[in-house]
Amino acid sequence: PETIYLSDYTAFPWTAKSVDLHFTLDPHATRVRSCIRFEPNPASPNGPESEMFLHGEKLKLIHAKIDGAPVTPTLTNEGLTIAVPSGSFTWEAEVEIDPANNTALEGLYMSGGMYCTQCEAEGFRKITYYPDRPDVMSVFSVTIDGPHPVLLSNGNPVVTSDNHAQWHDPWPKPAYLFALVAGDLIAHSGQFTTRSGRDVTLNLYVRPGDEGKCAFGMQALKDSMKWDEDVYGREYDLDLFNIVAVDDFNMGAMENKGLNIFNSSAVLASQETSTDLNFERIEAIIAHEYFHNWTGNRITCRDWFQLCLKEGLTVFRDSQFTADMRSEPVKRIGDVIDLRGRQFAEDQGPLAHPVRPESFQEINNFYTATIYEKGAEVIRMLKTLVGDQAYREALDLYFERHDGDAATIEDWLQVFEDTTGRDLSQFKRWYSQAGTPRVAVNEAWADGTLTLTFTQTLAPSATTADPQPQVIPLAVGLIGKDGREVASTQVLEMTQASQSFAFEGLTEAPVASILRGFSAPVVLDHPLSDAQRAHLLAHDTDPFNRWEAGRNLAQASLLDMIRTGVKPNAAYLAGLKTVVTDATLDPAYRALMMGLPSHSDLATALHDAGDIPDPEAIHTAVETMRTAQATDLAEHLEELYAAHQVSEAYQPDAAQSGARALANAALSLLSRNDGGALAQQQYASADNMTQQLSALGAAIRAGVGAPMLEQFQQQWRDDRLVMDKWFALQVVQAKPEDAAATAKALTEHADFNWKNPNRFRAVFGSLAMHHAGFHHGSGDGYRLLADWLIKLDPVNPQTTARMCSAFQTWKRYDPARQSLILEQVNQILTKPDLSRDTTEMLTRIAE
Ligand code: HT7
Ligand code: ZN
Repeated sequence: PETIYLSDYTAFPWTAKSVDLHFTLDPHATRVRSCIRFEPNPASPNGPESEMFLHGEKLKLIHAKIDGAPVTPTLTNEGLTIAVPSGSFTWEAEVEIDPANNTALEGLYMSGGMYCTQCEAEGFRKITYYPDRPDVMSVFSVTIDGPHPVLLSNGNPVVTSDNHAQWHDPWPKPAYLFALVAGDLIAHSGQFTTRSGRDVTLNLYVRPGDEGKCAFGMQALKDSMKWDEDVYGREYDLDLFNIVAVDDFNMGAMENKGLNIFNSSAVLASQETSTDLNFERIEAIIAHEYFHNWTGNRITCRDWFQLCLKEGLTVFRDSQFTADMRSEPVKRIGDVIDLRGRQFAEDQGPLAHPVRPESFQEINNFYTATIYEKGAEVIRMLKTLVGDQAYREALDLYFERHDGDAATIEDWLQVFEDTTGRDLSQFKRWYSQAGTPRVAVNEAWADGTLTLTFTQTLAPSATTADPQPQVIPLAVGLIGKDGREVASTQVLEMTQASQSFAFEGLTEAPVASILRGFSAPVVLDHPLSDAQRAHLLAHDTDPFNRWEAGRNLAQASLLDMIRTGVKPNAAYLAGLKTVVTDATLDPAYRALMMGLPSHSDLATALHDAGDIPDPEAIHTAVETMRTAQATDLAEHLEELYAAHQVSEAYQPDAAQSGARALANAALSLLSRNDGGALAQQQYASADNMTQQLSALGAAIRAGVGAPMLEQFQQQWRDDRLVMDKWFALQVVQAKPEDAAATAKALTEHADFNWKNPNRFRAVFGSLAMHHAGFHHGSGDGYRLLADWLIKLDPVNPQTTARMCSAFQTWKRYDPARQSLILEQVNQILTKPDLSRDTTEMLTRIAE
């Protein structure tokens, strides 16, 4: 496959002044007529050209015309080339497509009898011939004919009736934001008045039967619209905002202008069928897609190398929103757990790439944790460095200067330079250097002065051969021996490879609390004693670092247990008890405190320290630690459980969710002591999915879950989203030696619809996440996943390629596991006609 380079960027030689599309829907023979007015692009470096290339894939060309005269283009699998006049001209074409057989879920496809589209990144070329690149922005008018009551596209409606609709979107947009939906759908409607008085109709379209799962999503949308006005001054710009829920969808959701399309799992919610975590995720995704209206749609990306321009910024904005709606520290801790689990793992392995990559083969493979989550961390650092007010000024300038543009990271940084006068050339390395920097801390204490010396290192990688020092904001505070803060948070700006900062006038040596709030996405090597960590766990005034101290103690103890079989660290267990029973602390925060590093995080830590992780030993150590927690906290668990039962009507808000999280963390430990009796009780009386699923998980772990699993299936067999949970839970809770066999048995279940990405991920995403099960020495996990990826690839390359990342950590395991994994990777790679997506992923992984 061809490699595309950022350095090769050139502007498209024409601009598309207007685009008229006419769809005549038919499952196997949809006709798409297009009429596009092209004008020479003055910004094109080569001046007018005599031939035009338009992308197009899997299209049957019926006819084409230029300025009304029939033409015969040269066709390839990637598109067409046609001779064109030297000035402006009108291109017309009619093509036929087959949505019912479009299983890749890109372009126009069918899901449960409805038509829908997914055009980011390069799906529009499967709908019609077009310059399918984000810097070609145009005004779209769309006509849809088809035997359906609901016919939707972007923008505002011009004509809507059964079987016929016309839409006009006044805002110029790239083709990746085009959307069309048609079907027998029900609208859950709402209304929002913008701060300047524009009345906006809001609709959430769902399949009949799902009407009862819309209210929460609608409220989340209104909250997002209000928040973006209040915090960023951004107002909505159409008369209508539609969201559609679709069952077959490759990712979470898509921000098409005025017509967001959502994976039904990312929008449908009810107390009976959704957990508190589902509600929180739905709120965040609705916000994320809505926020794209400004950061992504009004200002889009010049090319796909700039993807973090919209994704990093929008993730950062949605994390601010969730922090405001719920709890800031709880959100931050959750985000950092996620970043370490997914992004740090990516950075450490063969798929490492900069936040702004410089080359790719298949752009779909770059919707990664690095672009999204590290991209958001980079913006968070920028805000920390310039301060809140300057950040807001820079953003105001960004929106003013670039509204309607297809912009770049240079444009983004320039607004910060212009508003603050800072030189951001060194900061820009965050966008170009792959890998996670490590920051080592050395402390020297003399004469009332604490000197902290930081040394940053970044390991060379395939894309960053000669790494240079980065700008690292280090938020630091000092905690005295009596537990009081002796120096409040200061942001130290590290710019050199090694740099010292002195804190003078201290009466005694304090404990330094470094990287408060996780002020930079780095690995901190701060050699503290167990006693110092316990001191921070008890007293740190920074909630993130207080949690971090507990996590570090737990991790250090687990690593010792894995290496030498010692018992769990008593200082950790004692510190945990104090925090967990401290009723002045937020229950959600205490629930997080009870968590442990994931198996995969421990494997990473072992690998970092030069050890070869043994998945079985990790599993055993974690189980031992959990049992130790259950024993150590035994006298408090029942009280914790009882004190956090919610008696009010169910609400998925932060307060109730936090109480349930703590009660269920207690239940999980209690079940180790009572054989699952309380879990059985909770299951029987649960009136919401959080309680039902937590109880089921605890009961399975206690060995008494089988009848409940059966009951669960009977209760929920008609609800596809809940059945995804049923599939996933069995794999997640399987013993390591049974995980692959459990997954295999589930693939034989009548409801295992492997072409549905949610169902496929429920089984195989869970298997890949089950560290000890997937990496079981038998190699059964690797073989099963590989066999199914081979089957899925011709049907849905995008989902197949994403799941290949399960193999990305192969180099850290022992030689036997390495060769078992490589055997499977190579087996997939040798399949004829393997997709470009999967080929690129596995080739990079195996390199
Ligand atoms: N901008 C979107 C990214 C995306 C996507 C979404 C659904 C299916 C396929 C997709 N390919 C790329 C989603 C977002 O970040 O908001
Ligand atoms: Zn996004």
